[in-house]
Amino acid sequence: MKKMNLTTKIIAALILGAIVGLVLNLTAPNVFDVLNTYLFVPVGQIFLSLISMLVVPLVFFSIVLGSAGLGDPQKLGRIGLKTVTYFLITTCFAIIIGLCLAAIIQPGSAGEFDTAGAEFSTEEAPPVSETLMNIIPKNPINAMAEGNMLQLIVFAVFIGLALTALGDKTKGIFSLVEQGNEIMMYLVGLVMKFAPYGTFGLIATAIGTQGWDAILAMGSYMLVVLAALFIHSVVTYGGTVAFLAKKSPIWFFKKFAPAMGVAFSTSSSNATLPVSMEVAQRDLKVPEPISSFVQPLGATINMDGTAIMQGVATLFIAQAYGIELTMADLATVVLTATLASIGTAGVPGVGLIMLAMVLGSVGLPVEGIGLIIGIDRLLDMTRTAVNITGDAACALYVGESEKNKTIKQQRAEV
Ligand code: DAS
Repeated sequence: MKKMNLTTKIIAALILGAIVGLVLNLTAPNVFDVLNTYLFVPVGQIFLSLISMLVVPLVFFSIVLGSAGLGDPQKLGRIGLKTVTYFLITTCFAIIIGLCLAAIIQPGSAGEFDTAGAEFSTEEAPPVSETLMNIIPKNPINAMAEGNMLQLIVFAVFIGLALTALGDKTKGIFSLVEQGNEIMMYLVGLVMKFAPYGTFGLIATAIGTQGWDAILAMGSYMLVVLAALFIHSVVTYGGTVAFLAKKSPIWFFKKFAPAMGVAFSTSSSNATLPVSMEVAQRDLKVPEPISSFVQPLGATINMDGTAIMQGVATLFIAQAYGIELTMADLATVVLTATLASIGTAGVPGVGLIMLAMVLGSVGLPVEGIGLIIGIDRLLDMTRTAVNITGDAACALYVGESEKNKTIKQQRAEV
């Protein structure tokens, strides 16, 4: 039999893990508990720790190389502007899709929801102004130790610009950084050999520990979120690939599938970064400097999937509590959710913390999150896969637009 490639192995592991988790949960819960404790969780956590271990050094080396490799600060500024503009527009579009679908389908008024019993509390997400003020790291080593991605990115960009400005004086350091990046990419490849086992463990745990009665009660809410995620992926990202990058969307989704599988099983954009960057550079042919700048930035500030959940959840909670939202409220939701995603890193469950901020901005009860928390893990997996796909679509578009710009410049110089 032809050797299965990694994509097939990861997808097979996801399907098998989901079936094993579901069947054991329904037929032999005691057996599931033993297997989950001694097999699924350890294997899943080992994989999660292995890829998370690579994130900080990989992001640091790749962004130093990326910003140094871009050559001049003017080009970095142009790419940065294109990237952030794309992120903000697609996030706004994502929330609007979520709000429209929730307004049409009305998932919150479908059934009787126990709003009296709902409770939820969480630490406040940092206000955007505070996040933007703090992106300059006072202590870069601390930023690395804490995994503060925005501060890490800013520090790495400064180092990269310095390497460009100092040229031959620091070519020894530049080659050291190149070698560091090579080491990280090698380690990513090594860890990815373990991906099928790790994704099996993670998905078996996630599916097997899911309360099925919660899913049935929240079926309409889940379907609206999943439909909005699907529409956004096909329309926004498919459209980006087809019309901005002038490539085949089917080719894009097929090539990027392994990274989406890892994002789905880990529910963490950050942990998936090593894989999503390797797949973008190796299979989507995104130039390394572009991928190294756009994808880590996107994993931190671009969360379209999360924004969709927030749009749907906000209307769902308003409907469940019988609260009418005005058009001004909806505009506030779009703005708050877009800005809220800037300050929070791509880790499991961060979307709910940001949702508390969005609900507060329009006076909705934060306790309403208690209605949806039971099934949030399954939606977190799906929206994380959408989050990183948006980053890759942006990297492909920016890479292609820069290639075309270079070709035009070369033609103009002839
Ligand atoms: N899990 C987050 C991520 O890693 C998304 C979310 O929590 O909504 O992108």
